[in-house]
Amino acid sequence: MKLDKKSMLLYAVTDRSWLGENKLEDQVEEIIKSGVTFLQLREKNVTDEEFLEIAKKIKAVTDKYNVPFVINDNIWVAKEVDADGVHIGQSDMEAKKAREILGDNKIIGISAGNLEEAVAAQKNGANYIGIGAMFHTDTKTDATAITFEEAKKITSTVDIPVVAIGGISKDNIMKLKGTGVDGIAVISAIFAQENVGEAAKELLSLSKEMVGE
Ligand code: TZP
Ligand code: MG
Repeated sequence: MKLDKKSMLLYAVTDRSWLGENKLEDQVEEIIKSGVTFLQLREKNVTDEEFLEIAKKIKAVTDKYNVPFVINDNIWVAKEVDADGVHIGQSDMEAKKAREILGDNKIIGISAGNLEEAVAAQKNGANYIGIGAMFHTDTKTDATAITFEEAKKITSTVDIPVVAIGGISKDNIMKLKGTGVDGIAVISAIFAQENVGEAAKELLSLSKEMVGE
């Protein structure tokens, strides 16, 4: 399946750390209404069954608004919930397994930290690549940094959409101008904010400006 680059403009990756009294599915609905173009459900420290239950609730929302929905790392959950796809790390085996299990019509996103990994990801059948970390991030403590120069090499080499991730906020997003990325993937710039809808709205507008739309 071919993915529209425009769906990378504002890619939200979920995190329940800052939810408080709110429900994740409500926040997801609010940010989609405010312009989120792609949604990844990312869960750490839950059982597969819990992950699946959360995924069902989120999919009801993404289906309603027709926003692509992928599951972080868990191919089984992606298959069970009939998500649009899965986002995985660097592993030839995982990419192969994901394609085998999910089929040709599903989205496989792969993370890459350098040009070599990006080329491998495309070769392994990725529909898009996530590159980072572009900036310092406290959200994923083991994330390694990538230079803007390397990002540029990647976007000028691969044909599939490329989304930038890692420490991106409204204050630094414009620094990505010229890297050739198709959009931004964020966690804390949306989910750690007081008003997630307002945050998404502002980020979408900035992302359009950054990619030169
Ligand atoms: N992968 C690379 S950096 C990162 C992930 C999941 C964390 C992104 O979170 P934030 O809050 O947008 O920096
Ligand atoms: Mg992963």
